[in-house]
Amino acid sequence: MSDSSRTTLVDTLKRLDQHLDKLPGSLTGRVRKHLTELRTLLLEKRPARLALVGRRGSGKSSLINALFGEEVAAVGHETSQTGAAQWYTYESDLGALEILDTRGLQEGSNPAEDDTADSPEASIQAALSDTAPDVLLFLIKAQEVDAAINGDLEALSSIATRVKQMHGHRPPIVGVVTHCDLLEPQYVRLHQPEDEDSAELQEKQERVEAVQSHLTNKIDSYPALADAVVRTFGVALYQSWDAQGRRRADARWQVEALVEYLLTQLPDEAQVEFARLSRMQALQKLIANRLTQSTAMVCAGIAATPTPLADIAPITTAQVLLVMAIGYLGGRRMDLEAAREFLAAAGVNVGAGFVLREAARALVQVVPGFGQAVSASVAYAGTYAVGTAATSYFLRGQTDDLEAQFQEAFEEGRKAAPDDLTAHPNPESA
Ligand SMILES: Nc1nc2c(ncn2[C@@H]2O[C@H](COP(=O)(O)OP(=O)(O)O)[C@@H](O)[C@H]2O)c(=O)[nH]1
Ligand SMILES: [Mg+2]
Repeated sequence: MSDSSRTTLVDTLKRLDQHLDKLPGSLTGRVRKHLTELRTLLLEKRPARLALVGRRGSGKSSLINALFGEEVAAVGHETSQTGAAQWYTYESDLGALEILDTRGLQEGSNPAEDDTADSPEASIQAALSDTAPDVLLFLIKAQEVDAAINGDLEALSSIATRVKQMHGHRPPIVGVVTHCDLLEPQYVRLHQPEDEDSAELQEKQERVEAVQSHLTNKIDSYPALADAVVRTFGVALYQSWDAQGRRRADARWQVEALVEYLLTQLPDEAQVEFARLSRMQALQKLIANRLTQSTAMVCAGIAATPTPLADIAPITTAQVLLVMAIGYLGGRRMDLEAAREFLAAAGVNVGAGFVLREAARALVQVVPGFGQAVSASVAYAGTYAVGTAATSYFLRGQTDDLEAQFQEAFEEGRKAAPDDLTAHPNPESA
C-alpha cells in the first residue's frame, strides 16, 4: 500500500468512527464491531506467519512455492548450515509470507559452523519470543510417516509449548504429508484423476488417507500436543521451472484444501494478504464478502445517525475504499486507479489525477437509489451492490453489464439489510 493510500485509509476510517458517535447507543456497539473488523483486515494487514517443522527434503521449500504458485524459494538444497532458527520473508508481486525455519532444533546441536554462542534451542527461543507463528506446520514425506519420527515430534511439541509460554496461546498445528504422489501405485496421477483408472485412483487415495490418519494419531499421542487443534493434509507439492522461470510442471494436489484450511486458522490481520497471494478466487470472494458486509453495516449505521447529513460523502467514500480493497484482493494495487477502472466499467468516467472525493461523487451515479441523502436500508443495499459488482469485476473478471448487476445486487441487499438498523427512523433522509 502506498503512503497516500494508507493515509486515505486511516483518515477515512477515523472519520467513519466519528460519524458513528452519533448513533444511538443500542446500535453503536454492533456497528463499531464492523468498523473494527475493517480496520483489522485492511489497516493492520500483514503477511501470515508460518513456522515450518520438517526434516531436510520433507518439502518445506516446495510448500512455500506451492502456496505462491511461483518459484520464490530454492528447492532441493539447504543453504544455511548455522543451525540458527530465523524468520525469513518470502515474497512475490502478490504478497509475502513470513516463514520460521526451525531446522536447527531437529538436526542436533552441532551445526557445521558453530561460531556463535547460540545453540539452536536458544535461537529458536529468541525467534519465538520476537514473533508468534499463526500456524505451526509439521511436514513429513508420505514414505517416512512410519519411520522413527519421535525427534521431529519432540521438536514440534517443544515449539508449540514455547509459543504457549511466551504468547499465551497454543498455535494450531497442521500436519502436511508431502510426496503423496509417490505412494503406490506411483504412476497414478492424483492431480489428473480424470485420466486414471478409478479403482487404482481409489487405492491410492486410500493410502493417502491411511498416512494422514497415521500422522494424526502420532501427533495426538504426544502429551504436550494432546489439546492442540490438529488437522492433517496429504498433498503433492511438486512443481518445476525452467531457467527463464517459466513453470514446466505442476503436479500439485490438495494444496487448495490446505490453503483454504490455513486461511481459517489465520487472524484477521493476515487474511487479506494470504487470500491475495493464494490466487484462489473462492478464498478471495470469501474475504470480499466479509469486507462488503462490514462496510454495508457501517454505511447503514452512518445513514441511521439522527443528525442530518449534509451529503452522503462519508458513505460513498467508504464504498470507494471497498472497491479498492476488493481490487487489491484480486491482485491490483490498493489505490484509486482500481476505483477509476471500476467506475469506467460501470459507465462513469473520471478524469486522470482525480482524488477520492471525486470518485465518491462519481459513485453516486452508479449506485441505485442514491441521492443527496439516503436511508439506512438504501445505504446498506447500495453498499452491498457496490461490493457485489466490484467482486464480479475484480475477482470474476466479469466486466460487462455491471449496471444490471448493480440493480440486481441492490434488490438483494434490500432484502438482506438487518431490520433493527434499517427500521431506525431518520427523518432527514429519504
Ligand atoms: N514428487 C514430489 N516431490 C516433492 C514433493 N515435495 C517436495 N518434493 C521434492 O523433494 C525435494 C526436496 O524438497 P524441498 O522442498 O527442497 O525440501 P526442504 O529441504 O524441506 O526444503 C525436491 O527435489 C522437491 O522437488 C512432493 O510432494 N512430491
Ligand atoms: Mg528447503
